[in-house]
Amino acid sequence: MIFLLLLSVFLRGASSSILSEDTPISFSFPSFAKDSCDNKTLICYGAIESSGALSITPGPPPNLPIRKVGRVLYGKPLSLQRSFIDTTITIKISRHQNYTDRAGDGMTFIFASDKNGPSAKGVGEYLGLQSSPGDKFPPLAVELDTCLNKNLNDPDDNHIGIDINGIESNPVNSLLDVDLKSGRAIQVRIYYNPDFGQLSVYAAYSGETLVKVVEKPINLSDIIPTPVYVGFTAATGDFLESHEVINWTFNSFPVPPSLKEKNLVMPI
Ligand SMILES: *[C@@H]1O[C@H](CO)[C@@H](O)[C@H](O)[C@H]1NC(C)=O
Ligand SMILES: *[C@@H]1O[C@H](CO)[C@@H](O)[C@H](O)[C@H]1NC(C)=O
Ligand SMILES: *[C@@H]1O[C@H](CO)[C@@H](O)[C@H](O)[C@H]1NC(C)=O
Ligand SMILES: *[C@@H]1O[C@H](CO)[C@@H](O)[C@H](O)[C@H]1NC(C)=O
Ligand SMILES: [Ca+2]
Repeated sequence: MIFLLLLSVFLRGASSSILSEDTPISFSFPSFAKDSCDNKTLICYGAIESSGALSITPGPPPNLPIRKVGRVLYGKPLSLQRSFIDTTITIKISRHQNYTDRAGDGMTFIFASDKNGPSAKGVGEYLGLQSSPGDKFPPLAVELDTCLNKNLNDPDDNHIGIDINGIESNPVNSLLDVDLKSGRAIQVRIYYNPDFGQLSVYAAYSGETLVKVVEKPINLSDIIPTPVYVGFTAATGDFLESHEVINWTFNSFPVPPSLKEKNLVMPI
């Protein structure tokens, strides 16, 4: 009896330390504070806080921010494989005043398998996706791509796509009513429903009604690991632009186990 008690205490201790189960997660950054990159609330690589926003590929004047990669991750590892996920970011991508005809490359929302920084290979059309060391792509990313790269089958220079273990999107859709690099505040909402196994991405200028841009049937249990880190990447190549995240809210909650049992036990 005492042995069993000890065993259960041991197992409980072990399971809580390896983050084996999804728990509800909720956080919100209405703006970003100066110290959020320094005190481990966020893990920032090549990114800085600037006027309450996160600047993902900053280029301190007089240097031009060309061939830059940046990455910001939420400081804590999460367990999301069996959870509803609803996250909204407001971003702003601006061309450089001297190079209005040449802008790039874009940014992403990533689900990363570790908290490593971006690798140098992530510059330009690779959107800061690969991690260091080893240049591995994240298991899942939503890309907001502002530069046409025919070699990567980009449809144009203004599209959103879902990237699994790589840079080529499937599906990918052009934005019709939103110009990503307009310098305007743009809301992007990423929603995952574990009951349907569906990932959906919506976008609109801030204050306008969100429109669904891409949707993919996936089972996150098969794609992302536990734990997982969520956040942003961005990159510039020889073309440049600024990539800012103005605010970010994230909510997730697990599929209730009781509901699953009920579904199994009680046929309708
Ligand atoms: C995020 O910023 C946009 C643009 O400034 C604003 O309209 C929106 O209310 C903000 N959202 C949150 C959650 O702070
Ligand atoms: C880190 O900074 C953020 C933003 O100022 C603050 O909200 C948070 O409480 C700080 N966290 C710690 C652990 O100091
Ligand atoms: C941008 O153009 C202005 C005016 O021609 C020039 O003074 C400035 O140095 C340029 N800046 C960069 C970063 O190229
Ligand atoms: C996703 O995979 C998990 C684990 O294999 C399974 O329990 C769940 O039912 C799957 N979800 C869907 C929507 O098929
Ligand atoms: Ca591109």
